[in-house]
Amino acid sequence: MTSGLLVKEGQALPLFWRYHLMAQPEAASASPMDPLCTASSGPRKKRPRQVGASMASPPHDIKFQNLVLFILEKKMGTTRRNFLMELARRKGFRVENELSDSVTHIVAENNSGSEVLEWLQVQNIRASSQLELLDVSWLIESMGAGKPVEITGKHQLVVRTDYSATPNPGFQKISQYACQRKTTLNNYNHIFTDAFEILAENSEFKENEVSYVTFMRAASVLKSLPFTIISMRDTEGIPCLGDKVKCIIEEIIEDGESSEVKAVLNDERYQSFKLFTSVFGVGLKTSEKWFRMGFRSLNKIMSDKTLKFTKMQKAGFLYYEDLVSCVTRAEAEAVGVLVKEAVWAFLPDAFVTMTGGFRRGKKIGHDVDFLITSPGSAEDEEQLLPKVIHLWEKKGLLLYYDLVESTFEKFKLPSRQVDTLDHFQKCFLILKLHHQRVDSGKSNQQEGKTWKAIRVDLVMCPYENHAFALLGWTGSRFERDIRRYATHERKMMLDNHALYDKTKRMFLKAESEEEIFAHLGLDYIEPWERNA
Ligand code: DCT
Ligand code: MG
Repeated sequence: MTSGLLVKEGQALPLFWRYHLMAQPEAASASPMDPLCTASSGPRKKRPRQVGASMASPPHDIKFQNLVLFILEKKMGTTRRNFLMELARRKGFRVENELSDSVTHIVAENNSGSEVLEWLQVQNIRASSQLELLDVSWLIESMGAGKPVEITGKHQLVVRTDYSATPNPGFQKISQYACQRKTTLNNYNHIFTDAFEILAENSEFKENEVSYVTFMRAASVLKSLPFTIISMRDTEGIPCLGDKVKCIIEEIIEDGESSEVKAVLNDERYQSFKLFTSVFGVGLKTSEKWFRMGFRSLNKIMSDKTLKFTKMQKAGFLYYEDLVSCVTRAEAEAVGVLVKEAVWAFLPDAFVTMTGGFRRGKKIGHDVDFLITSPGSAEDEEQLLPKVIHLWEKKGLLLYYDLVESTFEKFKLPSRQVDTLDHFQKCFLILKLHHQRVDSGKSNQQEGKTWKAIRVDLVMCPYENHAFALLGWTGSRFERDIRRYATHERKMMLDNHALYDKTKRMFLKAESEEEIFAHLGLDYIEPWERNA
C-alpha cells in the first residue's frame, strides 16, 4: 500500500463535476461544524431528505484537484455520510457520490481494510494498489487543517494479506453471501455441517431466529469450501464463523464431536419436536402443544381420542411411513411423467420444470416440487390446477390435496421477508405413485401394497414471472442470501415474483435466471452449485 497523496492526471471528470467547475460558483462559507456530530446547537430541526448531497446543495470550489474521495456508507449510515460529504465539499475536497475509477481515496468508519475490500468485491470492483483505504480520522483531521494532512499508518486501514501463510493455497476471499459462492453437493466438511444443522434445527424448535441463522450460515459457508477443515488455521478469513461457531469447530477437530450437539441429540424436547414435525402438517405450534401435554410418541398421539387433527395431519399420519422414507430421483422422475401428462392434457404449451432439491441435483428429497407456466391466457392458467386435480381424482391417484388460490398482484413490491411463501396459485398434494412406474423390488415395500404416497408441490405462475419463481423454487439457503444481497448490496428488492430497483424506482424484467443474476451484477451460479 502506498502512503502520501496520489496524483492521477488526465482522467475525465464525471459530467456533473465538469459542470460544477465550469460554473465556478462561490465557495460556501465553511461553518465551524463539528465533524464528529457531537455538538448540538438547539433542538434539531427535521430537514428534507437529501438524495445525493451534491445535487441538492450548492456547488463548491474544488481546492484539491488531485484527490477524489468516496465515503463508504457501510457502518457509517446515510445521515452521517451525507453530512461528511457536504462538509468535505465545503472545505474544497472533491467527493464523489458513486464509486468510480476516478476515486483515489476511500474513507470508511468502523471498517477494517479487509471489510472495505470485501465490500468492493461485492460491488465487483477490483481495488487497484494505488487506491488509498483510509479511516475517517484522516478526513476529519484534514478538514480541521483546511487541507489534506499527510497520510500515516494510523490513517491507513489494515488489510490482512498473509493468505499465502494459510495451508490452503489459491485461497480466495470468500463472500458472506451464498449467491457469490459455488456450493455443489460435494461437501468436504460434513462432520461440521451436520453438527451445525442439528444446532440450527434445535434453535428453530426453540424459535430462536438469531441462533438459527448463525448456525445455518456457518453450515452454508462450510459446504462451499473446496477443502476439509483440519485445523483452526483453515478457518481464517472464512466469513460467517463467529466465536461460538469457531469454538464448536475446534472441539470437533480435537474430540471428533461436539458436546453441545451430543446434548441436543439426547434432549427430550429436541427428540420430541423432531418426531412430531416429521408428520406432514405438524409445525412448531402443534409440537409445542403435544410436548407440553406430555406426549412423547406418535402412537400415543394417534390413539388419543381427545385430540383434534387437521385434514393435513390426518393424511400425514395415514401415509406416515411412505412420507418419512425419502423420495428417490427415480420416483421423482416418475412423478414428473405423471405431472407432465396431466398438465399437457389441458395446456399443451405449458412449461413444466422440476424445481427444489432435485433441480439442484439432489438424489433424494422429502417431496417433489414443480413450477408450471404457460404463455397462454390468465384464465387457462387459473383453471389448470383444478383440472389436473380433478383428473387425478378420477384416476384414483389423489390421496390428499390443498389448493391455494393466487393472491398475486402485478405491481406489488417484492416482500422484505426472506422466508414468506409467495402469492402464486399452488397445490400441496400427496400422490399415489404405483410401483410399476419406478424400479420395483424395494426391500421396504409393505406386503401387497403396490404404491407409495409421495408429497408433491405444484406452483402455477404467470409467464412473465417465471424466471423469478424458478429462482425462488430452486431454493436452499442460496435463495435467502440472494434476496439479502439484493437488499443490502444493490438497493433492490427480490422475491419469487419480481425484482425491484429502489434507486431507479422500477421493476427489472427477466426472461431467465441468468438475466436476474446480471441485473444484480452477480456471476451466474448453476442450480447444482446452489446447494448452500
Ligand atoms: N420455497 C419458497 N418459499 C418458502 C419455502 C420454500 O420459495 N417459504 C422454495 C425454496 C425451496 C423450494 O421452495 C423447495 O422447498 P422444499 O421442498 O422445502 O426444499 P428442497 O430444497 O426441495 O428440499 P427437499 O429435498 O427436502 O424437498
Ligand atoms: Mg422439495
